[in-house]
Amino acid sequence: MDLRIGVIGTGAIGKEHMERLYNKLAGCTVTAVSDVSEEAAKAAAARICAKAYTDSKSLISDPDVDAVVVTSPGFAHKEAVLQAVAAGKPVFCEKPLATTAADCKEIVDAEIASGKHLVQVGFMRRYDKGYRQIKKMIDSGEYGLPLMLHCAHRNPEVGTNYNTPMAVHDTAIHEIDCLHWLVDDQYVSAQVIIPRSTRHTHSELKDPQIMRLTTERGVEIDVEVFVNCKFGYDIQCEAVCEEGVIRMAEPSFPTVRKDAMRSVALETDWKQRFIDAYDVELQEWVNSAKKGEVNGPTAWDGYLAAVAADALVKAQTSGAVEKIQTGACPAFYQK
Ligand code: NAI
Ligand code: ISE
Repeated sequence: MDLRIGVIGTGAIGKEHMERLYNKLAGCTVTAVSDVSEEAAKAAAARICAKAYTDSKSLISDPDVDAVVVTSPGFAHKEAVLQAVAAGKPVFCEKPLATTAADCKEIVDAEIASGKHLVQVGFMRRYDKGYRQIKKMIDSGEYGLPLMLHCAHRNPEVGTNYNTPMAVHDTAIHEIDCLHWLVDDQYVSAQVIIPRSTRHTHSELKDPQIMRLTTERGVEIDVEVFVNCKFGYDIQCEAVCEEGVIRMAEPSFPTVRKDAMRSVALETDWKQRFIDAYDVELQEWVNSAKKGEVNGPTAWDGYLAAVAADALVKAQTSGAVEKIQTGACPAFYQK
């Protein structure tokens, strides 16, 4: 029987996920959607003959909803995830799990108290072919130990409500999760270097920024976050190891020769760049949710990322090296 899913938040990624869950992936369907905008909820619901709600609690308690996908903005995640946990329903929450470590900890505590594994976080980079290739190569040991990671997360532009802390919560949160997973290590400190800003930003957003993370075993990581880079959507990752350097493959486009130029196109947005990763991530979530399991990034992973994010946000204003302290992983989440 299909897993009947309720989607909370029908904006950019809400529509994308609804579409893939309804039309593309196997073993699932979408029976209800909710959005604080009644108009948006009704319009999204009409496309797939689903029920429309304006509050998450009513959607979650609908008997025709077996599992929940949260695609509202980050500030609204905690409430919806806690409601799903209280209802005992599996919940896939887009990143970030919540915008502070304290809020993520509340979710962790509620899930442990429920006694059931219910929460998965949408850290889809772990499902991306390019990152998986690098991880496999590092894990093989053939290139020696990883020493440094040089990364970049560049968006062509962002909305005017996007501010300096969002460069961490909304954007770098992907690297925060993915990079410690890549080198199988934990972060111990964070620093942010703010260069001269681009003229394409505004007073509430320092852009670009260089985020530095150091791991327990001394891996030094730098992530350039540049969200008004103008030229395209560009994700870079290079692992410098003892006996080799591994650079993530670029998305594949033909090389064109024209007008005395040789050129290769770049992606322009995240929807296309990570389309395969979203498909694999959500198909695996559906398969696991049907078995009552969580096999992807957990609420604890969401918490770990939020602790590092809190430190980076602090470092944005202090300019200092900020400590990252997470504590031991609860037995509930140990594999
Ligand atoms: P959006 O702003 O396009 O859409 C958010 C939708 O949620 C809007 O329709 C809004 O009316 C609705 N909403 C606001 N408050 C709500 C509430 N309390 N309950 C229900 N609906 C509510 O945002 P977007 O870009 O779709 O992002 C949504 C989430 O997905 C964010 O957490 C974002 O970080 C994440 N995201 C993840 C991506 C990824 O690559 N994994 C890519 C894009 C977004
Ligand atoms: C967006 O919210 C995402 O999650 C995308 O994956 C990311 O690349 C972009 O920077 C965010 O704004």
